Amino acid sequence: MNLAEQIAAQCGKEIPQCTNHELYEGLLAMVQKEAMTRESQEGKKKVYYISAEFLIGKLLSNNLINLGWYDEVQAVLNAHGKDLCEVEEAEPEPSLGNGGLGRLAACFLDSMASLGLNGAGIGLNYHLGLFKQEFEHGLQKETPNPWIEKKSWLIPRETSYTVQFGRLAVRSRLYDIAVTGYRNRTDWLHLFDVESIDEGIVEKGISFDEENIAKNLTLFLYPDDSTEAGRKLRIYQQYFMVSNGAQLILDECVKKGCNLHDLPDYAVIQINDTHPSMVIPELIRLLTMRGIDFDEAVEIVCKTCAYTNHTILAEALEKWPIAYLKEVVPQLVPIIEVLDDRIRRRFPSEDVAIIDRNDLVHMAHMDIHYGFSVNGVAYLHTEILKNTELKKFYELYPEKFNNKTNGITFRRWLLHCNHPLADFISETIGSGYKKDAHELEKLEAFQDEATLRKLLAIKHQNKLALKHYLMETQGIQVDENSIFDIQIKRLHEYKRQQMNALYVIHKYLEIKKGHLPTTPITVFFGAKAAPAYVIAKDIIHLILCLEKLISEDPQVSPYLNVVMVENYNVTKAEKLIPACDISQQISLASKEASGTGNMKFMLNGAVTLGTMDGANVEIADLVGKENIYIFGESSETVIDHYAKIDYVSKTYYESNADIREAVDFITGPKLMAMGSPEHLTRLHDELLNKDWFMTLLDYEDYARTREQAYKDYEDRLTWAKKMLVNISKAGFFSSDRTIAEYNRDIWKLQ
Ligand code: 26V
Repeated sequence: MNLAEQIAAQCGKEIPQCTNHELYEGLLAMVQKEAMTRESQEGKKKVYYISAEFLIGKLLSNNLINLGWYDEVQAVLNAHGKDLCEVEEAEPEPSLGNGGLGRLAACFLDSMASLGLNGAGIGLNYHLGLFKQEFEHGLQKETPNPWIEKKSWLIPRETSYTVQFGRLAVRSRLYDIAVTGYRNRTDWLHLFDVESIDEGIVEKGISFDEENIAKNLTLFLYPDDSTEAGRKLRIYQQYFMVSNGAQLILDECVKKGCNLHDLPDYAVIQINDTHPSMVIPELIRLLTMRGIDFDEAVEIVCKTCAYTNHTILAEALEKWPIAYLKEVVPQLVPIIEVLDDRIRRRFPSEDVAIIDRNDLVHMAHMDIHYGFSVNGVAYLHTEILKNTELKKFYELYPEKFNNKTNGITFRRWLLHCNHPLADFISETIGSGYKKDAHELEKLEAFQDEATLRKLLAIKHQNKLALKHYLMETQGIQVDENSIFDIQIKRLHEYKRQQMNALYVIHKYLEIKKGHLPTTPITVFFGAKAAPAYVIAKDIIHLILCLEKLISEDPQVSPYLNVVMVENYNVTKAEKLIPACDISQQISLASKEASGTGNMKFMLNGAVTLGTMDGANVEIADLVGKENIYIFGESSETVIDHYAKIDYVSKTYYESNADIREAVDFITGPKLMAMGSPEHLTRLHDELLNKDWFMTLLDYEDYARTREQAYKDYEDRLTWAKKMLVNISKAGFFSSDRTIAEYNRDIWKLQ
């Protein structure tokens, strides 16, 4: 059978008669079948990447690329009057992550499979995902985000375990998703679910009975943690994940001949942030139940577990009250107490204790003491961990600390999302870069005018594609001839979307005064705010008000526009990133552990406007200062301000008229009439009297640097050179490089 016949046979009718959804389901089944045949023999040692989030995105196109089927399928569909891009639209996006941390886990699985490593992901199958964001009256509204259809990528397995929560026992069910390697073997993502889940208990919005564990356990990712019941539910979820994971790991190892004493020869567990940290006491518990002496169990676990830290923000470091653990996972508490006691005997300092004076269990501390590796996710981040945040631990265990600068899979973030650019690169330097990303450096030699013009034409083509997409999906009109200036990431004060918004106000006022930009500017935002994060929602409100104000002002909108993309997700990122000119990476220095969006933009020929934070530092090193726009105070200065508690935002407000004008515009008559005074006043007050993430500290330098970038954009060929250099230096950020380093330094698989 040829491919067209196979598709028709799978769908049960000829291709032209199929709907896009039927074609999606047919191709899904074909891909799944093929992926299973590529499952290779397991090696002795295996890496288990445990993570509460896997933000995998849509899978069809990515799998077709990895299997080497994409071009052929596209050609066959085209020949029958269909289009793969439209088929792709029929696929729902699994919403199994918040942002960078979950997307990183997905990129890592892709690279593990593509490098042929023996690995698996372990996580949870959240039926309703994170939440879907809708805008209503200028505010974010959350609704459930169901993504599991009758036919989906989930393969139900026979595997099922009992997980005990005090007196409540819950039965699990395993679902697997195939992770196809690029021209390589298949690995698996194991997602555990509860058999008794009940979507019917969801009430208005995303609220539900938080105490009915058997029915709610895998409904949502990160239920609201502003209530006690919500916080406990997180502990239920985390324990459910790691208990299932640990049982699966032990079973697999035993099946391969492991006698449990030699577990570290068979398994290495990468703990992705502290959400899976309870795997440490749980493994100790399971090993002792299987006859291993307690001391030896501790030793085995120490040699098996490795921890990755993804943030230095104090409020994000998990500390669970021991009382909660006693209620939810009483069987772990005596183990955690012994682990704490042993540390207290060796190191009396309160700073490195696992259970603190207030009876809070510091999950990261447990990971560091009882794991063999601790890594940060970018050079600067790891340095801050060693020298500031985790200094006391670094002094105890210098040999455990290592850096693994994050990366992204070029399959999704170039080959899939930017076909015109990928083809252009292949034509220019050959397609070797698809297997070895460092080959992108060869591009730097091609700085002739014809090549640069081609690059600019591709950017324009991608802008047009985004324009059509936004028109169709959100009914938004954008000008493809404007500068596309984009900030897309979770909404958090440290990421400083509010600083970007202040600049928009400034520019609006400038245009009102008759100072017009040479090229019009479109400022794109995409961001979800945590449902209980008040100021983050106020910032979204401000952005939505600005979008409306400007679009209704014929004096300004020919020159400046704001577009807030609703329900920002992986699919939307794939459309926005290839169309971007200026990539906004403007976090307060020291606060963004790495960032990975910054890498995706760079790879797609956007130029970064950013602070010396996270992986921006490494981007700047690679491209040189002509090819990036850096502004703002250094991480040392910022850390010093926090230590001395000497930052006063009002000083900056009072000494700079532009800042004053922009900040006060938030509560000026125009926005107050248009938006909600409550939200706007609170935000104004926050900026003026607190501004914990020092927006006003960097504003002046930010505005000046941004103006410079706009000015440089006018010299199109010089700008295109910057784009070219960014693309050519992006090879370092391939997650294949990151994963090879994890394997070389931590996992040590053959
Ligand atoms: C979590 C929370 C939870 C509640 C309060 C506020 C808050 C703020 C930040 C976080 C982040 C948790 C960990 C995380 O997602 N880190 C991200 O990991 C990415 C992959 O390593 C990295 O690129 C991002 O810089 C980092 O923020």
